[in-house]
Amino acid sequence: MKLTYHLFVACLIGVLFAPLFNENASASQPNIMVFLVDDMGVMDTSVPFLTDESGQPKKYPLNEYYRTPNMQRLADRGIRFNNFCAMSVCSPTRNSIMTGQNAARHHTTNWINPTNNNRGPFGPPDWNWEGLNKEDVTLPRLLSKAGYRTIHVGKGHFGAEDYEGADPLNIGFDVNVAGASFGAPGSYYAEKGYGADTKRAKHAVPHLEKYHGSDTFLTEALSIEAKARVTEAVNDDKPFFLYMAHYAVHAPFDSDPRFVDHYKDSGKPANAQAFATLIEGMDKSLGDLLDHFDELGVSENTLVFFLGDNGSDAPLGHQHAVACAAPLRGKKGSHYEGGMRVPLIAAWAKPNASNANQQELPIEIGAIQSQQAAVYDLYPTILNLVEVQNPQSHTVDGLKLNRLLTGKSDDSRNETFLMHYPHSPHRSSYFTSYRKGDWKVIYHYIPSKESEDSHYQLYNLKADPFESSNLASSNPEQLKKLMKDLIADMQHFEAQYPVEEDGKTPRKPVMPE
Ligand SMILES: [Ca+2]
Repeated sequence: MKLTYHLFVACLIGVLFAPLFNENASASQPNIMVFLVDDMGVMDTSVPFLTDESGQPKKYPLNEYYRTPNMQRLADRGIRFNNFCAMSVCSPTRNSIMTGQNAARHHTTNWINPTNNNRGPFGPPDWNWEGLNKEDVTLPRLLSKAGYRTIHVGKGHFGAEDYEGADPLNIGFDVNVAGASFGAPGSYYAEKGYGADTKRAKHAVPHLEKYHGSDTFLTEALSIEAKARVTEAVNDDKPFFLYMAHYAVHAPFDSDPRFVDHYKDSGKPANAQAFATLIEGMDKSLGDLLDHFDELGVSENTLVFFLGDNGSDAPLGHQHAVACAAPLRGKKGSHYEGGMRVPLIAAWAKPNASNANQQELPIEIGAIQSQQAAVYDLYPTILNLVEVQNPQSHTVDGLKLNRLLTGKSDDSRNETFLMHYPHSPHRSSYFTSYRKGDWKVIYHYIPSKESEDSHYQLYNLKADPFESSNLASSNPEQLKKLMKDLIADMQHFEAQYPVEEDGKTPRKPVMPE
């Protein structure tokens, strides 16, 4: 009887105080915004990311061309990375952010054509064209289970049209605005129904009908929607995970009328001017969201990761030249650094050293981090911050960024980045690139003119950051060393290889003589 009474009292206390405790718990959970810009490379900004010999930021002509004051505002509040790598096209990076895995492991190694399996003539027959599904372990699913409101705004591109990954609600998001299976929007113009009223109607951006016929540019509509969903989460006392994935600055290069005047005297081609307006519109969106966090009083408690999903797609020259991402060589899709180097800025939206969450993950203010890191590192970093365990059965390739975010170096990280693209056709086809320390090797499965008729290209990125001098013939020892590591890493990731003419025999990398 006595025991029952105590149990009753204990339950009563539990019932009375549980909501209070829960509210306190949720109030202290940090909010997270991943602000992902499509096809934005590390040079598509007025913020200088690259540094000179003494480690100071160095402006190049492209930094003088673009206008991104809100990126500067964010960079002034946190740290920017200048050796941050993404996969060379859209879907591989997006699914890596969601899973913490290298694309060589999750096997979505190409952008997903929503309606036609685009593996290419010699691509791996069972590559993951379907994309993510309802069972996959994903960052938003884990955060949703931990009490977060997981909000998807913008471009999805996680899975093919008739598969589960086509709908962000199937991969762990509680809310989806505008996300679908395709990557390129039908149109940025509300006057054209964001594509609904064009011959690109299959790529009409969904859920935005109320803007149709107005002059609301797509980037602006997505910002307005994101702000409304964040307000709802805050009003509901829910911590939020906002995945703000702009369609900008992906083609079609529709000029954003709000910013046309800034570029009309630049002397650049019309499509490059339009590209710059897309960049500036995206930057305004970042500023609007930062303002909104201030207005809601949640800035101190909101962690922001700003990044691009692959190298630049600026229409400024040849895909393998020093042009689109100058001084880096190459652009989106290519095997050079311009194909895979993207901006990363990490910052608390309003720095305050006495905030408990910021003490948990301190971020150096106004710093530049030059150590190499990659898109799959966000997953373990975010899970660690919110104290959510990754399921043991789920392999993670990413490493926590915590120490790098403090501006220091992290000797425990292995300085490698493997980018695997076993498909064609694209700006570069059937290649695996592998960075280790100062060195980078590119293995071409099918030699061509673009690979200088060889399987191998070798660069010393420290001495030759812009990949002008191929050392494959002159330094055979280094080439062998790197190729050995590349092959081992491919096995570690359980990567899929292109196939031979018979359509099934794996075309594995060959060691140099
Ligand atoms: Ca992209």
